[in-house]
Amino acid sequence: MKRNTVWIASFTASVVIGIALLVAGSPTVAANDQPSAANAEVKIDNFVFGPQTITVPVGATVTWTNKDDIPHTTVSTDGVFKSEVMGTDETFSFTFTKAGTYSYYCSVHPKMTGTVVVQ
Ligand SMILES: [Cu+2]
Repeated sequence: MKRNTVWIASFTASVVIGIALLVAGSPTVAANDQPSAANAEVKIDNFVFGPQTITVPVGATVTWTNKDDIPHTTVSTDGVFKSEVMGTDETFSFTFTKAGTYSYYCSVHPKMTGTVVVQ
């Protein structure tokens, strides 16, 4: 009777550990399945969007980061996306689900422009 209990306890422990390993392992697998090249970053530095034109696949998320001490925005010319005013080191992200060419500008400094090409 006692021996049986020990066996059940150790069996239960291995099942729990096995499930824990599976659960712990799966996010890593999922992360590897996500092509990191799908996501892109644009830095706003010295009143310039860099790179000024980026090309990304459909489904990519583009993240803009303001590296200036001056507030900037990222606003789509066609109204597809619009950020809040970004302070220093603040970011704005948008996921592009349709192919196309998306022009944008900074509404605070409209001469700052950039383009995202989604293909
Ligand atoms: Cu600006």
